[in-house]
Amino acid sequence: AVSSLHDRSVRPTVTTGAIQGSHKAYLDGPDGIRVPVRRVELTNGEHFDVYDTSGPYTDPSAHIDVRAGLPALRAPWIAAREPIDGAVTQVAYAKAGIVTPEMRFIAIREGVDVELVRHEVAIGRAVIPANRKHPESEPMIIGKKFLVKINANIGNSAVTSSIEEEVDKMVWATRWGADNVMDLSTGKDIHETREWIIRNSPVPVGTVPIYQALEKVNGDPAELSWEIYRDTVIEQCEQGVDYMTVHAGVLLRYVPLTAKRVTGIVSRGGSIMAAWCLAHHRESFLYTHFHELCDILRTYDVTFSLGDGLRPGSIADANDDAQLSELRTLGELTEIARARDVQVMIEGPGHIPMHKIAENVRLEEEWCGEAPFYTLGPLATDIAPGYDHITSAIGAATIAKHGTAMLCYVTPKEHLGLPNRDDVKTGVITYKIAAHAADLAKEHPRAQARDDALSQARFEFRWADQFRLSLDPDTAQSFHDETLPAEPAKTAHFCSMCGPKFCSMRITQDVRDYAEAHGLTSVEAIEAGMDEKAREFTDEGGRVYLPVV
Ligand code: MP5
Repeated sequence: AVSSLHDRSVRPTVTTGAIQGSHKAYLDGPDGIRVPVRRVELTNGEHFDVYDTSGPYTDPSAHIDVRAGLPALRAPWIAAREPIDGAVTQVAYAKAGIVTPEMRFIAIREGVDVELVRHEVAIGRAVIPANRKHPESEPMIIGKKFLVKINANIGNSAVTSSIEEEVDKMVWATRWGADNVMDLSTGKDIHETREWIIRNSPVPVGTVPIYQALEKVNGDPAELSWEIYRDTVIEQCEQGVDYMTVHAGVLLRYVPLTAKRVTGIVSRGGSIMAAWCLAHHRESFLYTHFHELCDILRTYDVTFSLGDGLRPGSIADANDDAQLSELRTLGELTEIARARDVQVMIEGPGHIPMHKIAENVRLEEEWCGEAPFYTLGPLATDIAPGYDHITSAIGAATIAKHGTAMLCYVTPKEHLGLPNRDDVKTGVITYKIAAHAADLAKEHPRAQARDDALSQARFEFRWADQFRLSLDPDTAQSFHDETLPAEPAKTAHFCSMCGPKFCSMRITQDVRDYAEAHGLTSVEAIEAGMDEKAREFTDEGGRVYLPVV
């Protein structure tokens, strides 16, 4: 493929430099592996390392040239590998008991034993999306035993955006913590936009190839064919796409199940395939050619993201026959792909009320052999357009707690328009909250340390440290500075919420200081006070209700 990065008319500018109060550091592993972390510097002389998805852009010593793309970090690892029975996929190596450099990198990144990484990939409960043609990516894992991951959807539409804006959104999304991006472009320059994104992306990139296939037939679904689709998939595999959404579970016989739905088919890919099936009255070519598709993806180690073309698009349609029939078919396809050593994850909804979420996860795990679940939210209610990052984060936190491995973000623009750069950041931060809340609820061994560090800083009025440890230091600081911008306020024992006299944390400090001055630990001080009160109670006759005097 001709590298379109040589197109001189395209001039992306991207955000570089560290996030305030932190710097890039690397953890050294075996075989020259260097795992990036974001090292947060604290004012008490300590530091705190956080998982870092931002790539070289936040490393001031890295030379960034978007025309040249990122360095090919994984190239020597890929070149050194021998195929296993013709397969070069992470799952094939894992099953053969081979630990790849990607697995070692991930073990350090997640702070787990490398054997856990290998095992989870071998049994298909985790995937490492890492196309051999995307050597620029930093290895990451998606699976319920690991930190919950998030994806940011970017890409243009026929109405708006440019290559420059989309490359900037990719860098911006990973800066704030996106573990993956999906390029969902449906407008012009689909191939070129993707080339710019992949060559500059430090995270895996996903796509929905049917969108580009549809563009090739001028937007008429009936004109699609297996051959056009297959060639598009190969083109994207060659470019380095790491995982592909394939709506192969939208079967002809399921289409009528959507007829009485409140919102019908809300998946773009799902509606395109349904239109093709009806126009030809034939079974979906994605389903009938699924074996061939497996062989193509296996050659590159591209991961399937089996799409939920019949996901519910409203609370009314949640967990209905159309959705669950498709899910069963995705389970059948998972087995086929796994037998060919192709990695698989399963996409999920959409819109589901909270009480139906656990059931959805249970069925996915049961029918799809615990393949990693990758859900779009889900929105826990339909009534707040303009705030759907929040309606969906409620569902996302809940579904992740039940075992969903990756959450696809939803921005405030959902249902209303194409997200801009600000929406991308809001969506990413919102989803980092949902993912982290789930990590805590799942009692991930390392999750709580950051909460504890931030709370400690908050209690000790180390305002700068509280900002730095937060997901979005810039916003935290600017909110604080709105009312108390002066430098001394950064160590003051209060903020403008309660003022100096009503700060509960300051009063607690006073209690502790008092106890210490009187030679008591504060626990003893409180216990002494309680004993005193208990004696009073018994002395007055042990009555709960005292007569009014
Ligand atoms: C799509 C999406 C495209 N929006 N999010 C994910 C995680 N995957 C795919 O969706 P569709 O089904 O074509 O509307």
